[in-house]
Amino acid sequence: MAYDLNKIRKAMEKELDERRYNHTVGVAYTAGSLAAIYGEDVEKAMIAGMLHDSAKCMTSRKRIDICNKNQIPVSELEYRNPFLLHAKVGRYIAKEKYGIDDEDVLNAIEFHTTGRPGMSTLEKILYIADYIEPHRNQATNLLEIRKSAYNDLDKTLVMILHDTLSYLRSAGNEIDQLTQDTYDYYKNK
Ligand code: DGI
Ligand code: FE
Ligand code: FE
Repeated sequence: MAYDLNKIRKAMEKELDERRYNHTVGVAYTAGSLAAIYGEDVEKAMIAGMLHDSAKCMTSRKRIDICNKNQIPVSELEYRNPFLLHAKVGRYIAKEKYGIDDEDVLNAIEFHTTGRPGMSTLEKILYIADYIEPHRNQATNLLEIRKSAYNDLDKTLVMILHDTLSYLRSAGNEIDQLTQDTYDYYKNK
């Protein structure tokens, strides 16, 4: 992989609002740090982190248009909750606009919001880094989850998915089947 991380970072600074840009850089470095601990490719993890939310600051209309024009399937639930599409569209942008051809990096971006059963180590790292990067401060149990992240990826996934599902339920938000399936898979693993 010979991608220019600095170039991608500067593109994200233009594309995203300041808060989302700061989060993005935090995710890139947190993912890089986790990758180093777990013996994964640090550069790949940082690229995935840098690009994971590239579609977060566009309108839902634009996200849906990009999907419709490029044969990216949109479920009924995604039509009702189009912010969820920023992950699929993020994968598309990483591939088409930034020339990322590493399947593992692209999958990590595509599944960073819901997770999926049978995630690769890199996918788990991005999912967890997104939740624990230093600018995050809202979620409950963050201290425990941050400590756990450097010890056991699967256990940490279960903690995050548990808290995410109970947050979504209490807020009355629709739950994507993939989010539920991911929790069930790692809970029973
Ligand atoms: O884009 P970020 O905010 O950095 O993080 P993210 O892509 O993980 O999105 C986080 C939000 O996504 C969080 O509020 C929980 C929500 N989410 C995760 N799974 C589902 C979901 N929202 C709905 N409605 N349904 C889901 O299954
Ligand atoms: Fe996201
Ligand atoms: Fe994010």
